[in-house]
Amino acid sequence: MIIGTAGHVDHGKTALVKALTGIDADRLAEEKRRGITIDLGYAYTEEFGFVDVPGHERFVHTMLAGASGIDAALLVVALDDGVMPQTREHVQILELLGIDRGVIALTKSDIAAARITDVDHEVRSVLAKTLLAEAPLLPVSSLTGEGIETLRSALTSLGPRPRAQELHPRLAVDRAFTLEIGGLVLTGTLVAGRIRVEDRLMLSPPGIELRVRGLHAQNQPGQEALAGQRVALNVTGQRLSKDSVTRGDWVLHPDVHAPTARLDVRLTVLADAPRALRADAPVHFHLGATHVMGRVVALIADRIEPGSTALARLTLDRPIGALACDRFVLRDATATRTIGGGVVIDPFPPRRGRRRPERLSQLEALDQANPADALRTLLTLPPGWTDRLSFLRARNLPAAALSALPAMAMADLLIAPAALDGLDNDVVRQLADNHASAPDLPGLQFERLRMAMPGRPSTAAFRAIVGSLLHSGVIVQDGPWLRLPTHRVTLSVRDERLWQQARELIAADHFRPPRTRDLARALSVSETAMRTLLKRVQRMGPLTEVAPDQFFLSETVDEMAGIAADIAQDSGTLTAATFRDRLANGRKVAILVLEFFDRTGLTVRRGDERQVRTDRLGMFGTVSSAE
Ligand SMILES: Nc1nc2c(ncn2[C@@H]2O[C@H](COP(=O)(O)OP(=O)(O)OP(=O)(O)O)[C@@H](O)[C@H]2O)c(=O)[nH]1
Ligand SMILES: [Mg+2]
Repeated sequence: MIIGTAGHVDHGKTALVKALTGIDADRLAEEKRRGITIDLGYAYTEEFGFVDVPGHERFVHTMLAGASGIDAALLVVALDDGVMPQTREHVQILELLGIDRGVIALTKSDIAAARITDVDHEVRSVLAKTLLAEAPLLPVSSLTGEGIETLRSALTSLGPRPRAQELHPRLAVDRAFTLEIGGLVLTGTLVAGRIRVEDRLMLSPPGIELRVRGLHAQNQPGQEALAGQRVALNVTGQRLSKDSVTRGDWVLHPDVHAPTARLDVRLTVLADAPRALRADAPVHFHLGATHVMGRVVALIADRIEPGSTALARLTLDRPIGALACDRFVLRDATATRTIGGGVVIDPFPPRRGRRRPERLSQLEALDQANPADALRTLLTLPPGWTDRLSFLRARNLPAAALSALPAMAMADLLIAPAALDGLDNDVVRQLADNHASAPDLPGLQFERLRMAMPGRPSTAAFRAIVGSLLHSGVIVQDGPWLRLPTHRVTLSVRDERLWQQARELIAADHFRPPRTRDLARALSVSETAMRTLLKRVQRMGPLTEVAPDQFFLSETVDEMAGIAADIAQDSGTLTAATFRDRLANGRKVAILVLEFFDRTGLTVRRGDERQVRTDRLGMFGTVSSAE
C-alpha cells in the first residue's frame, strides 16, 4: 500500500514518516540545511511505501506529482498551528484526485495537547463533504512516540485501493538516476498492470524503447512488480539515457504510447475559486507526475462557474501521456492556487465538431469508469461503432480484453451487432437506390459506396463488411462495380438497335475496328451520343476500349491476347512488327493494342520486345475489366 503525506509546511510530515519507519525521507543536503522538504521522499517498510511530499506553497506541483499515484493519504495537521493554507489546498487536491481513504494525524501533541478539541473541529469542517470526511483523527507526537502505534494500526486497516492487474502496465516515473556500477534506474508508482524482468516497454511521451533488466518492488528485488507497488526499474535502451527521462513520463506498453495534447474531460471548478473559468483560460495542468500549461474551453456553456462541474476541452502546450479515467488537477495561470480538476473522458478526441450534440452524447456515454459500460452505452448511439485501437488504448486494455467487451471487433472497429445489421441494410439500400436512379450504370464502386454510407465507416471496416456481403451473395462484384444480384444494365430499344448496327461495323473490321467518330458518321448520330453508348456497352462487357475512342469487341481482345501469347511462345518474344503482321491492322493500331496489354500487365515491355505473362491470360474473359 502506498501512503502519501499531505499538509502544510513544517507540520511534521517528514518527522512522522521517520517515527513510523525509522527512515529520513529528506535526502537532499539542501533539505537538511533548510529543514524543509523540497523533493519527493520515499520510505518503505514491509507493509507500507510512503511518499513524503513537501508542504511549502512553492512546491505544490511536487506534492501533486507525489499524490497522484497513492492509495491513501496521511494528512498531517500540527496542533499548534491548526488548519493552514496548504492544509486546505492539499485536501482539495486529494479530493480532486479521488483519494477516498486516509488518516489525519494531529502532530506535535507533546507541545499543544490542549488544542486537540479545537483543531479536531477545524479539520472536520475542512474535510466535511470530502471523500475523507469519515477518516479517523489521531493526535500523535513524533518526538515522544505518543500515538504512533495507534496511527500505524489505523493506516494498516485502510488497505490498498483496488488496481487493475489485467491492464497493460503503466508506471508514472517520478525519478531517474544512474547507478555507480552503470545502468539507469527509473522509479515510480505502477498504476496498472504488471511488469516483469525482460519486458520490452516504452518511455512515453519520448517514445524510447527500453528493456527491463531488473526490478525492485517496494524496495525488494524481484522478477515481477504489480499494480499498486512502488517500483524501481533497471532499464536499458539504445536511445535511452538519464537525460531522456523527465518526471511525469510514463513507462508503458508500446501499444499505449500515444502522446496527446488534446483531452476531453469532466471538470469541476472549486467552490472557492476566485472566478469562473472562461473560454481559453490559461491553466497549469497536472496529471500523474506531469505538469504542463494548457487552455480550457467549456463544451456546453461558455464558462464554468465556481462550484460547478462541466464537460470541457483541454488543449495542452505539449503532448503528454494521458488515458481515460486519469485524474488531473488545475492550478491558476500564476501557479499560486488550485482552482479545479477532474477526470479525463477521452484522451484522443476529434479535432473538429467538439460541440456537436452527437459528440457530447458520446462523451456522456464514455464518462463511465467501467470500460464495458462505457462501450455499451456508446454503441447505442450513432454511428453504432467506434475505433477499436483508440478505445482499447484510451482504456489501457490489452487485445485479450476484447472478448469481455459488449461489441464485435470488425477490422479497425468495435461495432454493436445491431449496427452491423444496419450497415448491411444500408449497403443494400444504397445499391438499390443507385440501380433505380441510374439503371444504365453497372452499380457503384467501393469508394463511392463507402462515401454514401451514413456515418462513413472506415475503409478497413467497410472492406470487411463488403467482403462478408459478397461472400454470402447478398451483393456481387463485376470488376470494380458492386451491385445487387438482380441488377443488369439494360439498353433502351433505340440504343439496343444502334448498338447492334455498331456491333456489325466493329465486327466487320475485326482487328482494325472503326473509331468512334467513324461509327457516328456511318450511323448518323452525334459523336458524343456514340461515345456514351459505347462506354455503356463496355461496362456491360461486350466492348473494350483499348485506347481512347478505339473500341474492340471484347472477344476480339481475347483473341488478340491469344495471338500475342502464340507469337511469344513461337519466337520467345513479341515485337510490334510480328504482332502487326499477324493482325494485318497497321503498325499504329498494333502498338495501341500492345500498350493496352502493357497496362493490363499481360505484357511486359523491354525496349522493342515484350514478354507475355501467360498467367495473366485468364483475365481476358468476356467481362474485360482489367483489375
Ligand atoms: N515538538 C514536536 N516537534 C515536531 C514534531 N513533529 C515535527 N516536529 C518539528 O517540526 C519541524 C518540521 O518538521 P518536518 O517533519 O520537517 O515538517 P514537514 O511537514 O515535513 O515540513 P515540509 O516537508 O517542509 O512541509 C521540525 O523542526 C520537527 O522537529 C512533534 O511531534 N513534536
Ligand atoms: Mg517534510
